[in-house]
Amino acid sequence: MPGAEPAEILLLRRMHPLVASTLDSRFTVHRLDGAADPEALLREVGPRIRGLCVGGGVDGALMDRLPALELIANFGVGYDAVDAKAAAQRNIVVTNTPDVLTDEVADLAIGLVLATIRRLPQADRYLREGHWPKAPFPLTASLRGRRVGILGLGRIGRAIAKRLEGFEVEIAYYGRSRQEGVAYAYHDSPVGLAKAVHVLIVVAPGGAETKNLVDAEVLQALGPEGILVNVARGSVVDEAALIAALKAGTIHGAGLDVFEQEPHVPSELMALENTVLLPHVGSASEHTRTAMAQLVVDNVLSWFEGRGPITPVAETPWSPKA
Ligand code: 8YV
Repeated sequence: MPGAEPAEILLLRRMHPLVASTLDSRFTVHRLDGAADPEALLREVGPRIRGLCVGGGVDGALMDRLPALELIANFGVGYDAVDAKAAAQRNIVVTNTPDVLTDEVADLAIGLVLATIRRLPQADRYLREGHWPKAPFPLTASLRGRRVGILGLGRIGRAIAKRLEGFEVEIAYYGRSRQEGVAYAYHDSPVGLAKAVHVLIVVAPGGAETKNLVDAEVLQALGPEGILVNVARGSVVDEAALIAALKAGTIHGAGLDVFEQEPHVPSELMALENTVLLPHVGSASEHTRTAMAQLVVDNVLSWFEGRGPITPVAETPWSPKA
């Protein structure tokens, strides 16, 4: 609308500089993070907020404080921390950032598989600590002749599988249903998949439906040579059961990029020698975070220019009004 006031947008936390600067130049932007009195800011501007940019928790209670809210743009493909059903009930569209991070996260997953099996961080530490001249680094497990299971064959899961084909390992998967045209062996339960493979890569979305999908029984099924890799959400794995399994040798090792209570990582996991632990860096390259930021911006611009969202999530589908 020519001459109309720019829409008011709320940023819940510090966003990528590309998001922050582009929105600043086009909208009236309020920042909850760093506000002297966030509660007072919310009370004052809440009724006028039409767009929300987030990288984390938004529940129905917050939505109720923003009665003019039209769009929640989530920085990330995973939007388990946004109550998308509550948004749908309030006619609010939620967008996420699919596709632009698929390859980056798949690359990281492969790196984490190799780092965990071949103990690359431990070998690096061994060299730096001066042990090499005294004795060679102990022999490790191997990916040779192993079967690899993918728990959640979505976009990222398929990209991981495609990379694994180059490693000449057998690939199997679990998902809610068998996928048409997919040649990998299908298992209809996480336990069934874990039993059949040596390396289990978790790449299922977070949220209530997948909470603790990998539990003590699945770890038991993976077995003493088993390696667990999680690049999805900490909530998909029962962390206490995982710690117990790693300590008892029920499984061989774990490579984790995600945790139940990020950024807090249980000291027990850190004390274990058979873990490789990363600070949730799956998509964290300059290249990919810039692409994600651009998609957040594009969704917001597209929405407020009347062209609809670019990547709405499944719970809040959108079609142009006739
Ligand atoms: C990021 C992610 O860590 O896209 C996701 O779901 O988990 C990661 O890409 C996160 O979105 C950054 O805030």
